[in-house]
Amino acid sequence: MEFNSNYEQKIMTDLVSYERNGSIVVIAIENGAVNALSQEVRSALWQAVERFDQDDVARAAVIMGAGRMFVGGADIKEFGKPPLEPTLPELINRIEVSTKPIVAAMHGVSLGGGLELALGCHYRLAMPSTKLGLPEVTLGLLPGAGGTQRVTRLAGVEKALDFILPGTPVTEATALTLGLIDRIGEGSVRSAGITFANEVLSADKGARRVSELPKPAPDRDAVAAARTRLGKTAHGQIAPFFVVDAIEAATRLPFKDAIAEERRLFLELMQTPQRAGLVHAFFLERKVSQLRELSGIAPRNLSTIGVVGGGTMGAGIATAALLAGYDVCLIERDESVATAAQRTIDGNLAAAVKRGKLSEVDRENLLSRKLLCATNYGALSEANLVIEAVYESMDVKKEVFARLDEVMKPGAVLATNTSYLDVNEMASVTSRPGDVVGLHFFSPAHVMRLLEVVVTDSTLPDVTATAFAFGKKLGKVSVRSGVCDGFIGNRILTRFRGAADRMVLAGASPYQVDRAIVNFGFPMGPYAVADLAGLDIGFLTRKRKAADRDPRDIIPVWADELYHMGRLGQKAGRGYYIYQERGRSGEPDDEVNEIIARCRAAKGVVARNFGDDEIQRQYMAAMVNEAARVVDEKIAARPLDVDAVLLFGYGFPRHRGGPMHWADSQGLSGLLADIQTWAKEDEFFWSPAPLLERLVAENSTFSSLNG
Ligand code: 3H9
Repeated sequence: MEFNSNYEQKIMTDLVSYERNGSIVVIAIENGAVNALSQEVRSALWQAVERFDQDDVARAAVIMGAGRMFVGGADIKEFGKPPLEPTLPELINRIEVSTKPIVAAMHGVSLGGGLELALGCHYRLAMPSTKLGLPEVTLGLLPGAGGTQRVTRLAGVEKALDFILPGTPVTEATALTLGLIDRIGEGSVRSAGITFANEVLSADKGARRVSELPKPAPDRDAVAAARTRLGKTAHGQIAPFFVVDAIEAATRLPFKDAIAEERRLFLELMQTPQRAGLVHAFFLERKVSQLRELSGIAPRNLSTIGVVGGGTMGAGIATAALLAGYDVCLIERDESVATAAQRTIDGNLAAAVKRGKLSEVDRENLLSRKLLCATNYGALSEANLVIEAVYESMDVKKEVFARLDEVMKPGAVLATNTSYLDVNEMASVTSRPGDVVGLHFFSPAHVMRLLEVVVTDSTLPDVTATAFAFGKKLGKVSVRSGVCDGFIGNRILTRFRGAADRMVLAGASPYQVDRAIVNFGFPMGPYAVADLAGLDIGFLTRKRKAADRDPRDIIPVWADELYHMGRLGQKAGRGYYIYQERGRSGEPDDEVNEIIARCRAAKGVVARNFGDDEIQRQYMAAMVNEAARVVDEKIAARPLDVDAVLLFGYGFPRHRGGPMHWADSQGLSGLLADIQTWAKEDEFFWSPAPLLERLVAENSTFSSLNG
């Protein structure tokens, strides 16, 4: 094909442009926010490569991304649907077989199929600050477009395992060390790509193919070590094991066969519920903040954050706000407690330095310039948002809100970190209830990702928008909740904890319950969690609720007994478990089994056996049943909001997608039938949620309500 001019720009489609600059062609991908490799993009890239091959003037090509990044990966929206041609492996093969050299010029982000596309090019560069990675395992997959094969050929088995298994992106400097790129570019990505392509031409290097590199040497030790490690850390996930298989195949099989094996493993993973759960989790993390009520609503400006109360929670919130770049003013009741709060924050920041999240210089800077610990409310007068994190008592909270109403400037947002109290009631003591919102952090507040944004009857839309903007800046997954006892998370927690206690009363041991729940994929079972939180928390909650308790309700009297014995959990060295060291896992204790047996006898209960499966089903059914009520009552905006709360605040296994997604995948009718069966024994606890009944009657799913 001949072109008349030396310089021609021609858009192949809206998604891929083809521009000739002398003898170099620049092929740029331009597909929305992340340049995902959708079928249309793959097809347009295919045409561009065909055209380049036939373009007699063009001698080398550069593939790059327009906008913020190179490519964020294959189009995740296509997953679970039949593959559309050209598939990504086909496209990458088409690029690699090109006889004229093609350079990948990467900037911003190059992930998954994006990096695999680059690995199919003959030369690669990345600009400074590029993140390169193969995060497929986080979606329940393996890199399925040659990533496991080409990385292993370039970096060797051990480094390929270390790079692909965590799924975490690396810097361009690390990518260079691994041999994944040839150089770090300078100037603009486009000019860096063209310069590299010209150098390739001048040196007459021609096309260079990773697939033609020698088969990588086997490394049995590294493979065995990886499998052993995964046995301990994979928590039931399949994809990481498949990654190891694919990398091992690279050392056994010729490239053509090894890549076919990679594809086979990839397609097998694509069919798994784990992949569906993880993809659901990926999208809901983004969808939770997309609320109709916030569309077009601008958040208020925030620069200084006030925190009232410097206990673990308040100090954690202050730490999170400092790390996000805000000025923070923390109020405590006297100098000594304020100093203690400052020490806690200092400790939190020091831990962040240790984890590599913060430099030592920044830590000192945050402490000396951005944090003010004071004892008078007047110091809050410049804050745009204040969060109270004082003792959980309505009287105390109301007092704080009345004070805040006096000192905060007009337009400031007044927030409470309560985990169950009525935020409407707190708002009612202020002259500005529209400015009041709940911001329910989870402990440790600077680490846990969940933030429940509790919207009252009078919270103004721009206050909700401000809360979401604040959560985003803190790197939280913010979920909207209405007002009810416990909001979304703790309300549902009460129910599945209730199911666990009922099973223990009926004959299961707490240790068996914990084991079954860990086998389901939670990091800890409910009784180990109780020990971690402190058995005083549960005891005080039961005490608070005692006056309103329905006489048919069952409470864990053995837990009260443990509390009175001073078995408060990890902090006391003993609770349900015995701990040699705080922070370590504990050992079961026969004394606890005996206490529980006495409680059963006192109630005339004859213990029966439970299988792990029954424990998991009851636990999950209680969770889903209450979650259905929470959605029906519009406490949660959508089922996906419940999934987000359980995933990011309660350790729900991500590969199961959240309780609502899990329930859909199990089939709602079976779940309802179980609940109806158990309701015959205990109607009070197991009465089916009306929404669950409706969905079953309509043969529908929770996901149909996600919008
Ligand atoms: C893969 O590549 C498989 C291959 O090995 C084999 C294939 C055969 N597809 O996160 P953001 C959407 S697996 C479709 O807010 P950021 C996202 O939902 C893939 N859509 O931006 C959001 O939409 P909305 C391996 C995608 O700047 C919008 O783009 N790759 C994809 O904070 C903006 O996203 C990955 O796992 C996608 N691949 O972060 C990377 N990615 O506005 C996944 C994003 O409607 N992606 N969207 O809510 C990411 O990690 C981040 O999105 C990224 C940008 C770092 C790229």
